Amino acid sequence: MKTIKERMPYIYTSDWHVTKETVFPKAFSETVDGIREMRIRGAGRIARSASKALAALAESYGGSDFSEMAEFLHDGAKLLLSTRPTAVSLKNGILFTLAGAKEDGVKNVGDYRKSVVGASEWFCEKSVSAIDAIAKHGSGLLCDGSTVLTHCNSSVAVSTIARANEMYDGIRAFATETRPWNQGHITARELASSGVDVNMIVDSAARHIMEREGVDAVFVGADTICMDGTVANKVGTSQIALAAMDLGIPFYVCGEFYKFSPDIKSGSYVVVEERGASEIADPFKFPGVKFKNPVFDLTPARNITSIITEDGAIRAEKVAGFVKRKFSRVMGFEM
Ligand code: RI2
Repeated sequence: MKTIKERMPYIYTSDWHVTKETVFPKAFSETVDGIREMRIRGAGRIARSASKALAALAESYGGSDFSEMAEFLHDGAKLLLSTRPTAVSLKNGILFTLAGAKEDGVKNVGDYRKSVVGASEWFCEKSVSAIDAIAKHGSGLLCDGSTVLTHCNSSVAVSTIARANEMYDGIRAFATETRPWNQGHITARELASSGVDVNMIVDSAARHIMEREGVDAVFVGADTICMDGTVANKVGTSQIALAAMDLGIPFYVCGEFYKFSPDIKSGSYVVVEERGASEIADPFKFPGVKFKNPVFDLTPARNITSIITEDGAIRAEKVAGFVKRKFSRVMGFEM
């Protein structure tokens, strides 16, 4: 049986060259563009969209050549991987969909198609149920009258706060606006529509608010969790973690299994996505000014109280053991 590295070597490099002649269905190209242009965003949603797009690609293959179909799907995977480099959820969504599907022993296009579709359904279902489980564990860390702060728009952090609001009285939330894309606007609206007493603040007010408003805990999401417990998340996260630590406020990262990266040892190996200047300001209005727009940053394990997974909370320093157990149990193969 081939290892994942042998079957999907492109997962471990950034060589995502796609066979020239490959023509993808319009819906697939729309998903690729949607992820690249952030109409589809959020680490979990990106992963599920990529997985579903590959399943649809498998269904769209009209030929009868097994090897041709495998190449078609792997070319699709490469294109998806090229869209956003930081979130390992994207890579894992692809990995769980294609590596989870049986290739060895299956030489029949129909069986392969079924296997890819089945793996995608499995991944999407596990991904959604993980969010519920984390919301349950995370909300259990709060009580009546708790005040929380969150950054960016994490579906897991929002679900955790909304669930706490269902369980307890007097939950208050602060959501940073999260420049430059202002994903915090989405968070504020989502929390308000769930009935949470929510205030939106500018990013630079985070420390002051934590101190003056009696924030009890910070909950954020994750785009990539490295083996040493470093967390890559929306830029600004690391400063909030530092402030939380200084103030003695617990800082929790909500991370489903597919946010962990078995092959990224530490933060220095994370490719941090840099986006265009126009997301910050109109460069034409600033002659002579250069812009730098990294959209993620790295929070070291020492500034994280715990990472809340679907299996419960783990210390960030203990990530490596968790990943080894989880990935071999869930996938049943060596990474
Ligand atoms: P969920 C987002 O990235 C944010 O960094 C957020 O914390 C993370 O994905 C996790 O999101 P972006 O796509 O999976 O907005 O928790 O750049 O929804």
